[in-house]
Amino acid sequence: MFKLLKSKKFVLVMVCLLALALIAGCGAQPKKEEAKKEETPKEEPKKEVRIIRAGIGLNDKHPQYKGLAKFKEIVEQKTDGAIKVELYHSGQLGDDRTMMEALQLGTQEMTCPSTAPIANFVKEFNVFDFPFLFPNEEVADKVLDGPVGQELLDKLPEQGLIGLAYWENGFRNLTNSKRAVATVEDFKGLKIRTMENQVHLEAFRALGANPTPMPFPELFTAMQQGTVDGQENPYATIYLQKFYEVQSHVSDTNHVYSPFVLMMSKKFWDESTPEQQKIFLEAAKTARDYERKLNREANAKYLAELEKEGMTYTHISDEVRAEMQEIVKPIIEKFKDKVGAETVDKVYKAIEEAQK
Ligand code: KDG
Repeated sequence: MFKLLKSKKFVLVMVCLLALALIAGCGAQPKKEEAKKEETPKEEPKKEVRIIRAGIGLNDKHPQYKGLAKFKEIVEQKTDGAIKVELYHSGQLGDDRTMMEALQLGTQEMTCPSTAPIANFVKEFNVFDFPFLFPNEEVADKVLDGPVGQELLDKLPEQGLIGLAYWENGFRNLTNSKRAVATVEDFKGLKIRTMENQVHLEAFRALGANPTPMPFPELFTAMQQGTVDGQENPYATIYLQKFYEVQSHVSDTNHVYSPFVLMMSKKFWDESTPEQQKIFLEAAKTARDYERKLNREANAKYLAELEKEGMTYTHISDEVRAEMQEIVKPIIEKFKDKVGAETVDKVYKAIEEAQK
């Protein structure tokens, strides 16, 4: 009897233990799942991508655009996707002045204007647009990439702009739809579009032309409609912007070497890390060398292409160029004080040094 009772008790205990084990087992299930969940890797927090909108007035065939594409490639690769560069050409974001103003406001991040319109923001930049200043590209490179070039770039931050590097637009040549220009007399009365810059304007006035300043994106239509008879730009621009469709004469006036400045909004610069700033500066310089090389190749080959397109080429003799130089001398003298005699002297001295 006792034995029987004992075995019944035993069975009961076993049943209870089994039930407990089952309950415990069920309860443990979610824990296992939780453990499983923890094993699966957590989703990475999304990286914030900052956008640089870089705009220019020239089209996407121009070496300037190709230089920007190089800058984009380097920056995107070196910042490991943290910065994306979007390129806008043909004045899609506005003309040089409008884009520089947008950089000041921080509503656009980069642009690459000629020095001529920059002079409306920092007057010392006028010096680089003095007629016949640089004798050749090599001297221009040395001066622009040297201490005096940097001194001028250092004036941009006060205006909310950061100058990363000088790129090249190149030696400018005259085109028009009226007549072949071979002598100073031939300039007389020609309605010439100039960049928005006082030195350019007064130099053309002194040469007897009838100059009118105008933003680049309006130029083609102005020539097409006859609002102006002509303009002046390097051969690469004249050809790649198809100015030959609305212009019949080209003269190798080479009256000024026109630099570009690749610039960034100071706001965007200040919001970037020191490592990113270093990447921007290095990329600007690598892309500069690439852009200058392409630009020189382009300027060397496009005069022949312009002739093939039907333009008449007129050579400006050394005598005529010397005469032009004499005529614009007083303009240079006049602007020397306006621009800052100290800066002007430094630039001329640097040019002298670079030629030694
Ligand atoms: O992209 C640069 C242009 O906007 C402009 O600077 C070109 O040389 C130029 C001009 O004549 O306005």
